Amino acid sequence: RPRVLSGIQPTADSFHLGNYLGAVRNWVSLQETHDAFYCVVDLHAITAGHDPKMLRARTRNGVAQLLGLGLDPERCTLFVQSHVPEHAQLAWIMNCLTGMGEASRMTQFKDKSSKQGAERATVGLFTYPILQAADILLYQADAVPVGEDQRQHLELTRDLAQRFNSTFGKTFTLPAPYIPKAAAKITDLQEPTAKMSKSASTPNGLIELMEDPKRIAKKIRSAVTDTGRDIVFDQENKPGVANLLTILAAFTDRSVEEIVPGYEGKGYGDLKKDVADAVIAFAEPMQQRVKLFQDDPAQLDKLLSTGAEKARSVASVTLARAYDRVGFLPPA
Ligand code: AQP
Repeated sequence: RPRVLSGIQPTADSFHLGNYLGAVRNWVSLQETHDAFYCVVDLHAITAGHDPKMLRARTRNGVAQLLGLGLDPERCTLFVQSHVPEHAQLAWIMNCLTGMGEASRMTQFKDKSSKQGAERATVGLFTYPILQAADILLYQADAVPVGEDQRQHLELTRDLAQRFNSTFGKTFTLPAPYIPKAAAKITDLQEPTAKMSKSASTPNGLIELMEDPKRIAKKIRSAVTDTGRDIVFDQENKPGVANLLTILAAFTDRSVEEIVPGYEGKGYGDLKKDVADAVIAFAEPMQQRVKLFQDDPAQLDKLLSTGAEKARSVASVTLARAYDRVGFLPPA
Protein backbone atom coordinates (compact mmCIF):
# COMPACT_ATOMS: atom_id res chain seq x y z
CA ARG A 1 0.00 0.00 0.00
CA PRO A 2 1.32 3.46 -0.84
CA ARG A 3 1.79 5.66 2.18
CA VAL A 4 0.22 9.07 2.90
CA LEU A 5 0.89 11.56 5.66
CA SER A 6 -0.88 14.76 6.56
CA GLY A 7 -1.38 17.03 9.54
CA ILE A 8 -3.66 19.69 10.92
CA GLN A 9 -2.97 22.44 13.46
CA PRO A 10 -4.86 22.65 16.75
CA THR A 11 -5.05 26.44 16.54
CA ALA A 12 -8.79 26.91 16.96
CA ASP A 13 -11.62 25.39 18.96
CA SER A 14 -13.08 23.97 15.78
CA PHE A 15 -11.86 22.94 12.37
CA HIS A 16 -13.56 24.77 9.52
CA LEU A 17 -15.20 23.86 6.27
CA GLY A 18 -11.99 24.50 4.30
CA ASN A 19 -10.02 22.12 6.51
CA TYR A 20 -12.62 19.44 5.97
CA LEU A 21 -13.32 19.81 2.26
CA GLY A 22 -9.72 20.65 1.34
CA ALA A 23 -8.04 18.01 3.43
CA VAL A 24 -9.72 15.82 6.05
CA ARG A 25 -12.41 14.47 3.75
CA ASN A 26 -9.67 12.99 1.59
CA TRP A 27 -7.91 11.62 4.64
CA VAL A 28 -11.01 9.62 5.46
CA SER A 29 -11.20 8.01 2.05
CA LEU A 30 -7.45 7.42 1.80
CA GLN A 31 -7.40 5.33 4.97
CA GLU A 32 -9.22 2.62 2.98
CA THR A 33 -6.61 2.42 0.23
CA HIS A 34 -3.37 3.69 1.75
CA ASP A 35 -1.08 3.20 4.71
CA ALA A 36 -2.21 6.46 6.27
CA PHE A 37 -0.50 8.57 8.96
CA TYR A 38 -2.36 11.60 10.29
CA CYS A 39 -1.24 13.95 13.00
CA VAL A 40 -2.39 16.91 15.01
CA VAL A 41 0.59 19.20 14.58
CA ASP A 42 1.01 20.91 17.92
CA LEU A 43 4.64 21.87 17.23
CA HIS A 44 3.36 23.95 14.32
CA ALA A 45 0.68 25.45 16.53
CA ILE A 46 3.17 27.36 18.70
CA THR A 47 4.75 29.30 15.82
CA ALA A 48 2.44 32.29 16.16
CA GLY A 49 1.85 32.68 19.89
CA HIS A 50 -0.49 30.53 21.97
CA ASP A 51 -1.95 29.84 25.38
CA PRO A 52 -0.68 26.55 26.90
CA LYS A 53 -3.98 25.51 28.49
CA MET A 54 -5.85 26.25 25.32
CA LEU A 55 -3.34 24.38 23.18
CA ARG A 56 -3.76 21.26 25.30
CA ALA A 57 -7.55 21.44 25.10
CA ARG A 58 -7.51 22.13 21.37
CA THR A 59 -5.15 19.26 20.72
CA ARG A 60 -7.56 16.83 22.44
CA ASN A 61 -10.53 18.45 20.74
CA GLY A 62 -8.74 18.28 17.41
CA VAL A 63 -8.30 14.54 17.81
CA ALA A 64 -11.97 14.15 18.83
CA GLN A 65 -13.03 16.10 15.73
CA LEU A 66 -10.89 13.98 13.43
CA LEU A 67 -12.50 10.87 14.90
CA GLY A 68 -15.94 12.43 14.51
CA LEU A 69 -15.15 13.25 10.90
CA GLY A 70 -14.43 9.61 10.21
CA LEU A 71 -10.80 8.78 10.93
CA ASP A 72 -10.62 5.30 12.35
CA PRO A 73 -7.57 4.36 14.44
CA GLU A 74 -8.02 0.77 13.27
CA ARG A 75 -7.48 1.92 9.70
CA CYS A 76 -4.94 4.71 10.08
CA THR A 77 -2.21 5.86 12.43
CA LEU A 78 -3.49 8.89 14.32
CA PHE A 79 -1.10 10.73 16.63
CA VAL A 80 0.03 14.02 18.11
CA GLN A 81 3.20 15.45 16.59
CA SER A 82 4.96 16.31 19.87
CA HIS A 83 4.60 12.68 21.01
CA VAL A 84 7.09 11.74 18.31
CA PRO A 85 10.34 13.63 19.03
CA GLU A 86 11.85 12.58 15.71
CA HIS A 87 9.88 15.39 13.99
CA ALA A 88 11.88 18.11 15.71
CA GLN A 89 15.10 16.15 15.32
CA LEU A 90 14.81 15.72 11.56
CA ALA A 91 13.62 19.32 11.21
CA TRP A 92 16.99 20.49 12.51
CA ILE A 93 18.81 18.63 9.73
CA MET A 94 16.38 20.03 7.15
CA ASN A 95 16.94 23.55 8.54
CA CYS A 96 20.61 23.12 7.78
CA LEU A 97 19.85 22.16 4.18
CA THR A 98 17.51 25.07 3.45
CA GLY A 99 18.74 28.36 2.03
CA MET A 100 17.55 31.61 3.62
CA GLY A 101 16.45 32.83 0.18
CA GLU A 102 14.55 29.65 -0.48
CA ALA A 103 12.69 29.88 2.83
CA SER A 104 12.00 33.58 2.29
CA ARG A 105 10.03 32.82 -0.86
CA MET A 106 7.28 30.94 1.00
CA THR A 107 4.12 32.93 0.42
CA GLN A 108 2.36 31.66 3.54
CA PHE A 109 5.16 33.12 5.69
CA LYS A 110 4.97 36.39 3.80
CA ASP A 111 1.20 36.58 4.31
CA LYS A 112 1.20 35.58 7.95
CA SER A 113 4.23 37.63 8.96
CA SER A 114 2.95 40.76 7.26
CA LYS A 115 -0.28 40.40 9.20
CA GLN A 116 1.57 40.03 12.48
CA GLY A 117 4.13 42.71 11.71
CA ALA A 118 7.44 41.51 10.26
CA GLU A 119 9.37 42.23 13.48
CA ARG A 120 7.01 40.19 15.62
CA ALA A 121 6.95 37.08 13.43
CA THR A 122 8.94 34.26 15.02
CA VAL A 123 11.80 32.26 13.56
CA GLY A 124 9.52 29.25 14.14
CA LEU A 125 6.97 30.69 11.73
CA PHE A 126 9.76 31.24 9.23
CA THR A 127 10.94 27.63 9.46
CA TYR A 128 7.40 26.20 9.63
CA PRO A 129 7.57 24.66 6.12
CA ILE A 130 10.87 23.01 6.99
CA LEU A 131 9.32 21.28 9.99
CA GLN A 132 6.51 20.28 7.66
CA ALA A 133 9.06 18.74 5.30
CA ALA A 134 10.46 16.72 8.20
CA ASP A 135 6.94 15.55 9.14
CA ILE A 136 6.41 14.15 5.68
CA LEU A 137 9.87 12.73 4.98
CA LEU A 138 10.07 10.86 8.30
CA TYR A 139 7.32 8.55 7.12
CA GLN A 140 8.64 8.15 3.57
CA ALA A 141 5.22 9.30 2.40
CA ASP A 142 4.39 8.76 -1.27
CA ALA A 143 1.61 11.34 -1.25
CA VAL A 144 0.39 14.20 0.92
CA PRO A 145 -3.33 15.03 0.89
CA VAL A 146 -3.56 18.79 1.49
CA GLY A 147 -5.43 21.81 0.21
CA GLU A 148 -4.26 23.88 -2.74
CA ASP A 149 -2.71 26.44 -0.34
CA GLN A 150 -0.05 23.91 0.65
CA ARG A 151 1.33 23.23 -2.83
CA GLN A 152 4.37 25.49 -2.43
CA HIS A 153 5.34 23.89 0.87
CA LEU A 154 5.21 20.49 -0.75
CA GLU A 155 7.52 21.66 -3.50
CA LEU A 156 10.00 22.67 -0.81
CA THR A 157 9.68 19.24 0.79
CA ARG A 158 10.51 17.59 -2.51
CA ASP A 159 13.48 19.90 -3.08
CA LEU A 160 14.86 19.14 0.38
CA ALA A 161 14.40 15.39 -0.06
CA GLN A 162 16.18 15.54 -3.38
CA ARG A 163 18.99 17.67 -1.97
CA PHE A 164 19.51 15.33 0.98
CA ASN A 165 19.45 12.29 -1.28
CA SER A 166 21.96 13.67 -3.75
CA THR A 167 24.28 15.00 -1.02
CA PHE A 168 24.22 12.08 1.41
CA GLY A 169 22.80 9.14 -0.52
CA LYS A 170 19.26 8.03 -1.22
CA THR A 171 17.34 8.22 2.05
CA PHE A 172 13.96 9.84 1.45
CA THR A 173 10.97 9.13 -0.78
CA LEU A 174 9.90 12.12 -2.87
CA PRO A 175 6.27 12.82 -1.95
CA ALA A 176 3.68 13.99 -4.46
CA PRO A 177 0.86 16.38 -3.59
CA TYR A 178 -2.58 14.78 -3.54
CA ILE A 179 -4.93 17.64 -4.27
CA PRO A 180 -8.21 16.53 -5.85
CA LYS A 181 -9.76 19.06 -8.21
CA ALA A 182 -13.13 19.28 -6.51
CA ALA A 183 -13.22 21.40 -3.39
CA ALA A 184 -9.49 21.92 -3.16
CA LYS A 185 -10.01 25.50 -2.08
CA ILE A 186 -12.88 26.89 -0.04
CA THR A 187 -13.08 30.65 0.19
CA ASP A 188 -14.24 33.09 2.82
CA LEU A 189 -18.02 33.64 2.75
CA GLN A 190 -17.62 37.39 3.18
CA GLU A 191 -14.55 37.82 1.01
CA PRO A 192 -14.83 35.10 -1.58
CA THR A 193 -11.51 35.76 -3.26
CA ALA A 194 -9.58 34.92 -0.06
CA LYS A 195 -9.22 31.41 1.38
CA MET A 196 -11.39 30.49 4.32
CA SER A 197 -8.96 30.56 7.21
CA LYS A 198 -9.25 30.30 10.96
CA SER A 199 -6.84 33.17 11.58
CA ALA A 200 -7.60 35.43 8.63
CA SER A 201 -11.34 35.17 8.13
CA THR A 202 -13.85 37.33 9.95
CA PRO A 203 -16.26 35.29 12.09
CA ASN A 204 -18.98 35.68 9.47
CA GLY A 205 -16.73 34.49 6.66
CA LEU A 206 -15.76 31.29 8.45
CA ILE A 207 -17.89 28.19 8.98
CA GLU A 208 -16.70 26.17 11.92
CA LEU A 209 -17.74 22.54 11.93
CA MET A 210 -18.53 22.62 15.63
CA GLU A 211 -20.66 25.74 15.68
CA ASP A 212 -24.39 25.96 16.31
CA PRO A 213 -26.27 24.86 13.17
CA LYS A 214 -28.48 27.94 13.43
CA ARG A 215 -25.43 30.14 13.20
CA ILE A 216 -24.13 28.12 10.27
CA ALA A 217 -27.41 28.71 8.43
CA LYS A 218 -27.31 32.41 9.22
CA LYS A 219 -23.76 32.81 7.94
CA ILE A 220 -24.59 31.03 4.71
CA ARG A 221 -27.70 33.17 4.24
CA SER A 222 -25.58 36.30 4.56
CA ALA A 223 -22.74 35.06 2.36
CA VAL A 224 -21.56 37.62 -0.19
CA THR A 225 -22.87 36.65 -3.59
CA ASP A 226 -22.32 38.74 -6.66
CA THR A 227 -24.14 41.21 -8.79
CA GLY A 228 -26.45 39.70 -11.35
CA ARG A 229 -28.89 36.88 -10.63
CA ASP A 230 -27.71 33.92 -12.65
CA ILE A 231 -26.39 30.87 -10.90
CA VAL A 232 -23.36 29.89 -12.95
CA PHE A 233 -19.94 28.59 -11.96
CA ASP A 234 -17.54 31.41 -12.75
CA GLN A 235 -14.73 31.67 -10.22
CA GLU A 236 -13.35 34.85 -11.67
CA ASN A 237 -16.48 36.95 -12.00
CA LYS A 238 -18.74 35.25 -9.48
CA PRO A 239 -16.43 33.88 -6.79
CA GLY A 240 -19.11 33.93 -4.07
CA VAL A 241 -21.58 31.83 -6.07
CA ALA A 242 -18.78 29.55 -7.24
CA ASN A 243 -17.78 28.92 -3.62
CA LEU A 244 -21.36 28.05 -2.62
CA LEU A 245 -21.68 25.69 -5.58
CA THR A 246 -18.39 24.04 -4.66
CA ILE A 247 -19.57 23.46 -1.10
CA LEU A 248 -22.94 22.11 -2.22
CA ALA A 249 -21.33 19.77 -4.74
CA ALA A 250 -18.94 18.42 -2.12
CA PHE A 251 -21.64 17.70 0.45
CA THR A 252 -24.07 16.15 -2.00
CA ASP A 253 -21.48 14.05 -3.85
CA ARG A 254 -22.27 15.62 -7.19
CA SER A 255 -20.23 17.70 -9.59
CA VAL A 256 -20.83 21.41 -10.02
CA GLU A 257 -21.86 20.71 -13.64
CA GLU A 258 -24.59 18.40 -12.43
CA ILE A 259 -25.90 20.95 -9.98
CA VAL A 260 -26.01 24.16 -11.98
CA PRO A 261 -28.84 23.30 -14.45
CA GLY A 262 -31.19 22.67 -11.50
CA TYR A 263 -31.00 26.35 -10.59
CA GLU A 264 -32.31 27.72 -13.83
CA GLY A 265 -34.99 30.26 -12.98
CA LYS A 266 -34.10 30.13 -9.28
CA GLY A 267 -32.35 32.74 -7.15
CA TYR A 268 -29.39 33.04 -4.82
CA GLY A 269 -31.73 32.54 -1.85
CA ASP A 270 -32.64 29.04 -3.09
CA LEU A 271 -29.01 28.13 -3.54
CA LYS A 272 -28.10 29.39 -0.08
CA LYS A 273 -30.91 27.42 1.52
CA ASP A 274 -29.73 24.22 -0.16
CA VAL A 275 -26.13 24.86 0.88
CA ALA A 276 -27.16 25.50 4.49
CA ASP A 277 -29.30 22.33 4.57
CA ALA A 278 -26.45 20.24 3.16
CA VAL A 279 -23.83 21.60 5.55
CA ILE A 280 -26.08 21.17 8.58
CA ALA A 281 -27.09 17.64 7.57
CA PHE A 282 -23.40 16.84 7.77
CA ALA A 283 -22.45 18.94 10.81
CA GLU A 284 -25.18 17.89 13.22
CA PRO A 285 -24.42 14.16 13.42
CA MET A 286 -20.71 14.93 13.26
CA GLN A 287 -20.99 17.16 16.33
CA GLN A 288 -22.75 14.39 18.21
CA ARG A 289 -20.00 11.92 17.38
CA VAL A 290 -17.33 14.41 18.46
CA LYS A 291 -19.06 14.92 21.82
CA LEU A 292 -18.92 11.21 22.53
CA PHE A 293 -15.15 11.24 22.01
CA GLN A 294 -14.74 14.44 24.03
CA ASP A 295 -16.58 12.85 26.93
CA ASP A 296 -14.03 10.05 27.19
CA PRO A 297 -10.56 11.63 27.50
CA ALA A 298 -9.09 8.42 28.91
CA GLN A 299 -9.99 6.57 25.75
CA LEU A 300 -8.55 9.38 23.63
CA ASP A 301 -5.27 9.29 25.51
CA LYS A 302 -5.04 5.53 25.13
CA LEU A 303 -5.67 5.73 21.46
CA LEU A 304 -3.06 8.46 21.07
CA SER A 305 -0.47 6.49 22.93
CA THR A 306 -0.98 3.55 20.55
CA GLY A 307 -0.83 5.98 17.61
CA ALA A 308 2.44 7.51 18.81
CA GLU A 309 3.97 4.09 19.25
CA LYS A 310 3.05 3.09 15.70
CA ALA A 311 4.33 6.41 14.32
CA ARG A 312 7.61 6.19 16.23
CA SER A 313 8.28 2.71 14.95
CA VAL A 314 8.51 4.19 11.44
CA ALA A 315 9.95 7.62 12.27
CA SER A 316 12.80 6.28 14.40
CA VAL A 317 14.07 4.06 11.57
CA THR A 318 14.15 6.98 9.13
CA LEU A 319 15.79 9.31 11.63
CA ALA A 320 18.48 6.77 12.50
CA ARG A 321 19.29 6.39 8.82
CA ALA A 322 19.40 10.16 8.29
CA TYR A 323 21.66 10.63 11.35
CA ASP A 324 24.00 7.99 10.01
CA ARG A 325 24.10 9.46 6.49
CA VAL A 326 24.79 12.94 7.83
CA GLY A 327 27.77 11.60 9.76
CA PHE A 328 26.65 11.86 13.37
CA LEU A 329 28.71 9.60 15.63
CA PRO A 330 26.38 6.94 17.02
CA PRO A 331 26.21 6.79 20.83
CA ALA A 332 28.33 3.89 22.15
N1 AQP B 1 -9.83 27.38 2.74
C1 AQP B 1 -9.30 26.18 2.59
N2 AQP B 1 -9.66 25.42 1.52
C2 AQP B 1 -9.14 24.20 1.36
N3 AQP B 1 -8.27 23.62 2.20
C3 AQP B 1 -7.89 24.33 3.29
N4 AQP B 1 -7.06 24.05 4.31
C4 AQP B 1 -7.03 25.11 5.15
N5 AQP B 1 -7.82 26.09 4.69
C5 AQP B 1 -8.38 25.64 3.53
C6 AQP B 1 -6.34 22.79 4.47
O1 AQP B 1 -6.53 22.32 5.78
C7 AQP B 1 -5.43 21.53 6.16
C8 AQP B 1 -5.02 21.82 7.57
O2 AQP B 1 -4.72 23.16 7.70
P1 AQP B 1 -3.77 23.69 8.84
O3 AQP B 1 -4.15 23.17 10.13
O4 AQP B 1 -2.36 23.62 8.43
O5 AQP B 1 -4.19 25.15 8.86
P2 AQP B 1 -4.00 26.18 7.79
O6 AQP B 1 -3.69 25.75 6.44
O7 AQP B 1 -3.05 27.12 8.37
O8 AQP B 1 -5.52 26.56 7.87
P3 AQP B 1 -6.04 27.92 8.16
O9 AQP B 1 -7.44 27.88 8.55
O10 AQP B 1 -5.67 28.76 7.01
O11 AQP B 1 -5.26 28.33 9.45
P4 AQP B 1 -4.42 29.58 9.63
O12 AQP B 1 -5.40 30.69 9.49
O13 AQP B 1 -3.87 29.43 11.01
O14 AQP B 1 -3.42 29.57 8.56
C9 AQP B 1 -4.33 21.81 5.15
O15 AQP B 1 -4.18 20.67 4.33
C10 AQP B 1 -4.85 22.95 4.34
O16 AQP B 1 -4.46 22.84 2.99
